[in-house]
Amino acid sequence: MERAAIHAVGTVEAEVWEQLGRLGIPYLHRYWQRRWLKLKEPVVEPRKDHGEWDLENTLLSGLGLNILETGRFLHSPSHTGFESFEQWILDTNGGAIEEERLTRLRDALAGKAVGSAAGCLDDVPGLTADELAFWNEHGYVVVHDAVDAEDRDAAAAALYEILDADPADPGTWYKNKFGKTIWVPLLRHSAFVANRRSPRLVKAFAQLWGREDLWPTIDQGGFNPPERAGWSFPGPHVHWDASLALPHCFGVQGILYLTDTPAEQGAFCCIPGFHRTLETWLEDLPAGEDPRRAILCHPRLKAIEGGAGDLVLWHQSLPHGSSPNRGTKPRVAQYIALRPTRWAYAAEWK
Ligand SMILES: O=C(O)CCC(=O)C(=O)O
Repeated sequence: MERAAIHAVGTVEAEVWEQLGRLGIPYLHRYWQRRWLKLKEPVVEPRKDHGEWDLENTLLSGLGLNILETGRFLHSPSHTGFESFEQWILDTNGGAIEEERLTRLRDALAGKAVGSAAGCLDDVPGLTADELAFWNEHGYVVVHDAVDAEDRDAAAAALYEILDADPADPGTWYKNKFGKTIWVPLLRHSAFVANRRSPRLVKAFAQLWGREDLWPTIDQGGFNPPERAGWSFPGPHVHWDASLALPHCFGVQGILYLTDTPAEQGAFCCIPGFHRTLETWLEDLPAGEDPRRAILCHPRLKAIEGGAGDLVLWHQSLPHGSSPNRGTKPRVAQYIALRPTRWAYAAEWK
């Protein structure tokens, strides 16, 4: 199991406890300052402004928020100050957030040990020794039957429903009201929430991270229909979501197939093993070459097939993307990543 890059990087500084709003969540006020007031005046001292991606992820996950919708709210006319931000958080959560969830978040931000949100994982079947060895070698692994079949099917049905599409009628697959994209901003459907909490799924992430204080990103769904005249695959093409600056830190990303996904059916693809060669590959690039452009022509891209309910996990150093769907049915998926309260990352984005 690869654990080398896992570091606990301290707890939140005492100062963030000073400005607790009505939710009583440390760091929330500072997050709001960083994201909003900072645009107008630099209220955060530069020496303390290291991005704080890990804390932001924990905070947003604990409060059940997606990063893009949060940004949209902060730039909307409804945002009139910190109080309106807290009110929006409550509204987004259906009017209230359970005290247990808030306590876990407070504890985590205070540096206290918090266990898995999915309960005790000891007896949950996880990745086998062979699967962990495969992960170390190839940088990805498929977790079979990672979620409850009922939640899997309900999540797929919810995606068809929000798109006003019918699995049996190809004519309905191409009117994505969210634009020319394979992304579908369905975030809090009960089946999506249940999938993020599936013990088997959580256990796999916990094994790879080597810890259980994990927080799911409140991520969206995906619907990648077969290519046809008038619809060509819009991406995402091969990319990294992590910084290419050193150090290249550990991170796990994931996609849950909600229906059977043969390789040609718009499957997730990646360059297996690249997490072990990224550094030398970057060093060997001709001077001035943009790695994010160069990787687009790499010949070793592999489509990863999976059955309904299979979760593909990959190391964030693997170049990856989706692929054109040359099959007969849409690829239907939910994006899922779980990260610890704090983790190590390169401060510089490159
Ligand atoms: O949709 C896919 O298969 C690719 C996912 C992806 O590129 C990502 O999550 O960053």
